[in-house]
Amino acid sequence: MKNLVLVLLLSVAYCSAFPAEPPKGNEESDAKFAEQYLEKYYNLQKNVRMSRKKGDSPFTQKIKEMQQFLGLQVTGKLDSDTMELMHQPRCGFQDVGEFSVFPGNRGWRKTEITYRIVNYTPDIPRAEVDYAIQRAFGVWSGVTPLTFTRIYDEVSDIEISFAAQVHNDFYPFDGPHGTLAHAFAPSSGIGGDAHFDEDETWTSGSNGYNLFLVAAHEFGHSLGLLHSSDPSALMYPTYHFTEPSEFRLPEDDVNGIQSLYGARTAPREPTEPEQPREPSTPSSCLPNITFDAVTTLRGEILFFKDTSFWRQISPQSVVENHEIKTFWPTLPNHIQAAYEVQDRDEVFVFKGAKYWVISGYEVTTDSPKSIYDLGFPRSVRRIDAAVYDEKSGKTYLFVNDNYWSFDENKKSMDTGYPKKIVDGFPGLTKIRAAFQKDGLLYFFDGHRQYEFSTAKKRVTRLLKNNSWIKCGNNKASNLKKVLKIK
Ligand code: TQI
Ligand code: CA
Ligand code: ZN
Ligand code: ZN
Repeated sequence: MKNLVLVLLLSVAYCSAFPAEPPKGNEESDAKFAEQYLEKYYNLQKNVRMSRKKGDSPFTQKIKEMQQFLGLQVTGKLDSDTMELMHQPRCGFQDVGEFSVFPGNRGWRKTEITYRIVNYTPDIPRAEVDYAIQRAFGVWSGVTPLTFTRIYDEVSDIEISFAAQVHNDFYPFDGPHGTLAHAFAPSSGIGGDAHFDEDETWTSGSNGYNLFLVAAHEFGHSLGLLHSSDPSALMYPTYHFTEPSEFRLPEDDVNGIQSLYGARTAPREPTEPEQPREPSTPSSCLPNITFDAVTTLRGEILFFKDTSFWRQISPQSVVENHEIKTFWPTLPNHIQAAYEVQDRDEVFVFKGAKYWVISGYEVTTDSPKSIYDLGFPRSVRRIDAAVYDEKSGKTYLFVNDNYWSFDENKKSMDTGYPKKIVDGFPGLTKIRAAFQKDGLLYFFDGHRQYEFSTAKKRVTRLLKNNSWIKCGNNKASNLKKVLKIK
């Protein structure tokens, strides 16, 4: 294990001793205490007499901000909830080993939560930001009934943005280090939103701050958790690097989040309504099938062969077979490679030196295009297989025993290619078809299917070619197909 490479103490303010507490309960001392508190934690400026905003004094304004941030009722007054919170130790080391939740806030009152990535950091490719955010939500959805759905063109529950210094709230960021990010307790409006300090160096690895780890922590706040005093917890207020692929949500955080939302109920794999168990429990079929090309399309998997394709809509549903021409009259038969770029909602289909783009469900009018526009040398006459890797934002295109890497963000071929397939994908030599699912790559060499982890850089499972294809009990139509193909 490569984790715990560095341990950084952050956000010292939250853990440093607070000036001697005045006796509670007296209005005068409450105000004095609150003033010191807000100066320390909420940037209340000293000796600000005049407010630029009408009505509220900066002091009242600050109280309101703090109440909003902590999910308290926004009264602008030093009410008992607010005073109680201010008197709470910022780093509750004394009450041993426990998570804590925003006082008075019971979290989101629904389980289907939406998020939106409002803008991106230039530090890492967009696809890596998307992936880090998706995985950070996965940390919490894995142990609760919560689901997180990304939306694009509407305001979501958890709005995610990158900004430096002064931005659209009362918590300006502070340049490199110090505060890395912040998130608001569940509520409407700014509630739940997570802001990341653009002056930090965000990474997918161990240099700078790992976006996945910080986002996972922030989303804990977005869901209603405060800091934990358990040093092994994700919600403990220090940053330490852990290899994201090896990250498991520590027990204290599991207890914390489940105290708000309960445990995850049934395994959640099927997102669509339950399939009737009777009369057809799908079983795999087409035992000796090989494919020309395989790709995902909006969560479905399409397996192309000759003039038709099999469409596996979900792991439980019964496979459908369609003629290519009835779905997409302008696509050729006998295609050779295909891949999907999920974040752009596009599928690329290759035959010979040409490729077609399916955007949504339609073939674009400027298709077909030439593969030489993608940067292939003239010696390449066709592509055997192609797969887009969401994690790296790269598409791998396989030709004989070589492969190329195409950067989908820069829309250009990476330098240093072609490389040998065996070097980039140990265990594989020739690839006939490929697709990506849930962060893993699946390769078909004509005999077998290989599950490949790019994180581990090795084949992780050997599968039959037909492992994804499910037939109903009424297999007549599929059997006919098998016979036709042979
Ligand atoms: N930002 C603080 C944080 O998210 C903001 C904060 C402090 C806060 N106290 C709070 C938010 C109480 C809600 C409730 O913790 S930070 C870490 C960690 C920060 C710190 O920039 O200091 C992480 C952000 F845990 F490493 F210290 C992310 Cl992971
Ligand atoms: Ca900072
Ligand atoms: Zn902010
Ligand atoms: Zn925190």
